[in-house]
Amino acid sequence: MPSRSSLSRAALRGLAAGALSLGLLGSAFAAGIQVTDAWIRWLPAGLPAGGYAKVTNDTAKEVKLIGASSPKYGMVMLHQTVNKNGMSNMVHVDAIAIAPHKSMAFTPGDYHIMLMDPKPGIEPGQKVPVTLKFAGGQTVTVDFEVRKPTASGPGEMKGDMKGMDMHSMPGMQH
Ligand SMILES: [Cu+2]
Repeated sequence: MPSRSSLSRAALRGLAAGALSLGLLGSAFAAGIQVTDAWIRWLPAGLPAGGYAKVTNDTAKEVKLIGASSPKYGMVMLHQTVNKNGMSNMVHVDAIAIAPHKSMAFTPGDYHIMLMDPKPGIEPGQKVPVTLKFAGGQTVTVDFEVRKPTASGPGEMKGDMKGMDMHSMPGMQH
């Protein structure tokens, strides 16, 4: 029977090997996270825009989304719109965990990527890169399609709501 110390040395070797393979697999791990249907609801006059996308964890481990950034926006945060006593508010979210082989969606009125302090020249029709950051240091960068304030989703067909009631304009709502 091995002594206590040889057991712990073996355990340490195992941990070291595990850490090494995790490091080597870093890019493959990131590739296992899919970001699709990525779009931004642009607002005029330098107003903060909402970023929306579906994030799928195709890995065998939970992943934790901890932030985002974009070269086109001065500040980017993860937000969630919450309704309390009939009032809609946005709260900052530190992290969003996604279970193995599950996905989560950033959608208007729920989780969204708050894109603040836009650089000049961003307009509907463009594509803007946004990098999603995950716990452990992985990042995934995807082009987000910039859409009009009346858009409700990515792509022309489902996006533009014709004759939208001005009372339901998104305005500052994300
Ligand atoms: Cu927000």
